[in-house]
Amino acid sequence: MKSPVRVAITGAAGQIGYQLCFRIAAGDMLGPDQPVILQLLEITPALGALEGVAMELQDAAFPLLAGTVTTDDAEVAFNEADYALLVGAKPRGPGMERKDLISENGKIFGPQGRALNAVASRDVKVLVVGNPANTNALIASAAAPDLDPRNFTAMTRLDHNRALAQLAMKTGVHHDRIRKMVIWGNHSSTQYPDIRFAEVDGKPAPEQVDDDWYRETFIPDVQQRGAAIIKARGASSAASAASSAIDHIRSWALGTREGDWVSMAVPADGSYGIEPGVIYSYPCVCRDGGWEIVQGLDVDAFSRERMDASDAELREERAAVEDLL
Ligand code: NAX
Repeated sequence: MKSPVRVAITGAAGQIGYQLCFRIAAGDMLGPDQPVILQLLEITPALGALEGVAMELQDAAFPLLAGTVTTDDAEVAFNEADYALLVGAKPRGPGMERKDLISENGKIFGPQGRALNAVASRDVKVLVVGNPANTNALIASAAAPDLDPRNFTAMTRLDHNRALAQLAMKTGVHHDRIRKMVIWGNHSSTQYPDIRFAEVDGKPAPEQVDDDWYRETFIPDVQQRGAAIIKARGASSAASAASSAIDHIRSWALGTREGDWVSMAVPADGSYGIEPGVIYSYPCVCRDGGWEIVQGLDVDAFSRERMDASDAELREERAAVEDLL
């Protein structure tokens, strides 16, 4: 058995956190031979609920769970953390503009970035789930100058998985037989789900669906799936979000499969004309605990327009928090 790794989860008593704790302790994220110590962060009023989560973790008697820490102090939660899943965020309140939401969350992700900088492992892998995820990741990274910016990522894996599911339903082929989906840009309604390189059972996806379905149904359905879940369930996506967060870290830590890639929001480096300064979702291949942006994909006029629109939205979000960067 390997020695335990430390996994910090913020907002651990929330809907997504409640799912994450149990799936990670069961070994779904890092494998059946990797013990974990869960370091759970909540705001002070939620510490009672968090204690309940810790009690249930004890009661589940997971063989891989080597310890649980509960705290409202970010420096305790991130102490020597190997992985940090930043889920806790301020929800949008009534009458709140997107801009206000961004600056309110800046007040959470700046201090959390500083705490990571002070106490986390130098190789910590950070995944931001709390919205607006891309810009929150940018804020946390800017507050952690001693950590490599490549350690900070945001989640578009749920969008990626949603796109796989929609294409699978349309073609009647199981989603596990689909490769090379791409989500470009922001985790928001400007994201661009792109099937141009996807392979369904080894054959090009664009040959198996008509262009009208792709443009008029698939793209908006993937973009709006979060709203459709809220309408149906009366609550936002939680189990699927946690599952996708686990997928994101598992791919990053253990590698992507041969002949496939995943979507991850990572620091833009000029690839595909997206200049540095934002956290942008790209197709990525992971190996040896690192990620690389897939290069050399063709960008047609339709795609350029969508990729640039999402970039423009991210730069607007960035401008709203410029004082924190
Ligand atoms: P919940 O409101 O159920 O849980 C959030 C938890 O975070 C609460 O328990 C709250 O007390 C805690 N929290 C708030 N501020 C905190 C802080 N400063 N430090 C530590 N904990 C703090 O929300 P949930 O449904 O779990 O969603 C969490 C976040 O994920 C939201 O921002 C949501 O918008 C975002 N999502 C992101 C997705 C993505 O694909 N990137 C998809 C799912 C989800 O909507």
